Amino acid sequence: MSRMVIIGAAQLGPIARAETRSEVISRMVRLLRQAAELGVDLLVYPELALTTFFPRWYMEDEAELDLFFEAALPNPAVQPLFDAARALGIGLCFGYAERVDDGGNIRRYNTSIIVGKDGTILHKYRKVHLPGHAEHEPWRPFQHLEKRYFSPGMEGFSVASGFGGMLSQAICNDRRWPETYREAALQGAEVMLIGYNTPRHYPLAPEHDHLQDFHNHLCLQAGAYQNGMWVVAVAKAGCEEGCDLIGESCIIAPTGEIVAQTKTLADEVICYPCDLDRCGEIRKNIFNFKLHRRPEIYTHLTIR
Ligand code: ING
Repeated sequence: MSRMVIIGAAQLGPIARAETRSEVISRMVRLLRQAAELGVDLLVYPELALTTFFPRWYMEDEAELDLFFEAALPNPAVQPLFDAARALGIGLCFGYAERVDDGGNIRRYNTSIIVGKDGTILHKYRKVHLPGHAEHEPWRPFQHLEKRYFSPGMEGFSVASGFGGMLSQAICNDRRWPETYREAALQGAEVMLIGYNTPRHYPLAPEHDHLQDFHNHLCLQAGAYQNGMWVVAVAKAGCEEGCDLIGESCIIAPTGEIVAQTKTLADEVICYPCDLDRCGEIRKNIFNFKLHRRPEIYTHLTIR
């Protein structure tokens, strides 16, 4: 009996800076109800799903910055999403800006959680690879200040058991780094859940702008195939506060094949019945780590 889990990708269109949490939550709940009609077991939303991608602006006022963060989860604004998911018996995965007050020591992370069908938080992940810059760079058409607003996650990549298999999470830029998938696969991950906000324009190399969709799927498909895992990648898409974000959210099989993909740059749900046992076609054969991998040779991989 194969281990089937119907995983959905809930792509979000643009979120305006002024959009309230409850307006965003009602959009997310609408997608959740569409997913329920499709029999989805686990629905994945993008990175920083609750707000606009605020690292595109330089802010000095911490009170203004903190408007984009959650001090705790769940919280009253987000509770309707948790309640709807529990009532529908659907698990969730979504990214948000996490503010931790450790006795006055404030830390901020780009975070994502997996929530079980019963509403319990099964896994929390803090983004490891923070792209962009830490200081205001006015030459850019928009900022990318993740290095200013977030601390890098220090817990690294991990796995959690849920939905009949082993799940892992990564966030946006993480998906470009092969280490992300291998770290998770070496811990037994069978599914990698990834949200992203990716501008089409990359100010440091505009000659690559036309390659953003290609690079997106290239990284995801390679990660899936080379590690024999399902990859679910979900965009915040469309023209958000004047910044064009790529879409093409997708579900990728352990063979590297894209089995489902969004067609719009708006709120859109896709899903696929993922047979977790199919990871074995890759992990027991071509990428059988125990038989074929040579870690004693890869001595440069973790040298700083
Ligand atoms: N965004 C982008 C990403 O890695 C980026 C940053 C854009 C990198 C375009 C390279 C090219 O997809 C986030 N949020 O990491």
